[in-house]
Amino acid sequence: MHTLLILVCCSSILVNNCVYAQHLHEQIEISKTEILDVILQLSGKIDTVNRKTDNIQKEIVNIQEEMTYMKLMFGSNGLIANELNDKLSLLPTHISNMAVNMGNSITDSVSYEIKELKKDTNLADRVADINSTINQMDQRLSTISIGVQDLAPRRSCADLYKLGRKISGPAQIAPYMHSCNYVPVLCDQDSDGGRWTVIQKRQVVEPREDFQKPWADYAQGFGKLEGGEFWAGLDLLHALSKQGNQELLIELEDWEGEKRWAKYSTFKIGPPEDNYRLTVSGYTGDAGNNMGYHNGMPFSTHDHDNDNWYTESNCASYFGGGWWFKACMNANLNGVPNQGTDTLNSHGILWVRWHGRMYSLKSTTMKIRPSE
Ligand SMILES: [Ca+2]
Repeated sequence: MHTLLILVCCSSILVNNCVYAQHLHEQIEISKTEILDVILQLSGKIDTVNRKTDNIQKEIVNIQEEMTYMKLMFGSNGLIANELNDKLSLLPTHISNMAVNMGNSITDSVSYEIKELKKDTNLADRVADINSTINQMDQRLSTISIGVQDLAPRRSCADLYKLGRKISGPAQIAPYMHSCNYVPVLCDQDSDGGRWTVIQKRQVVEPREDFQKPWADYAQGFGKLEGGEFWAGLDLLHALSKQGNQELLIELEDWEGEKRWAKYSTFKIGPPEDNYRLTVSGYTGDAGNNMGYHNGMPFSTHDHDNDNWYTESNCASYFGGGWWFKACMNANLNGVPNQGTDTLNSHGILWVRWHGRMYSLKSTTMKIRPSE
């Protein structure tokens, strides 16, 4: 039963949040204009008060200068007449009165402006409206922040890992650019730091999955993600490749229980029009570099011969499975399952540089993740 069906729907949370964010953005723009209007009006009135205050301060400075001048003049002439003395003695009181008057004038002026501001009921109403809108926006923002995780990208198991979903198992990702189409995948968040999207699995289960599938099935993917065998699909591999350079980890197990691995720092699958061509390099591991032989090859299936074998001969038809066959293989992890050395020459689940061409492996896993 084919289980890798694409789910052609976004979650309603995502859609609602998209619409909601747009609505909120429009409201913020309207409120911003209103707030700017109010600020302009307030600035004008504050300028008026400032000007009046400046004038009063200038008057005080003038009087102080006049007093200094008078003191100098009378002092230098030595003609300090009683009359002048009397007038001079009155000056402090006069200045004091003036200061009180000026103080009152400043207070009156500010009070007047404040009263004027208060009288402007339209302005007050608008300020109240804006406050109310700001409160509403606060509440909505807190609602949206709860849903922020749903808006974050989930284009691979690595994205899910970043979102804190670090448990291995089945998951949904949206790997295609400019699309919300979710695809079921299997994540490995444990091996070697996690973040892996598992793209292939072979193991001893009943019933065994048939890997002798046509082109369309290899493009779309097939098999059982949970506890079964599967191929994640060349379309998915191409979509993940488009997100940036991937690394590939291959884990192998033989019938004696021994495990080996091969890791490649570069792994890329081309588009369907280039027959999902393989780019693979940067080997490390203890299983031997068998993928290097297949680097640069397009994919082939029994109904789609892109291999380098004779034109009339098809590696996939003859040996089984779908793979980036050349002429024909150093590895074929999608080959026909068989127990160990019972296999016919090159007909098994092959990894030649470990067990040669007469041995079919017990289990295999292929997984990829974005390079860091
Ligand atoms: Ca051929």
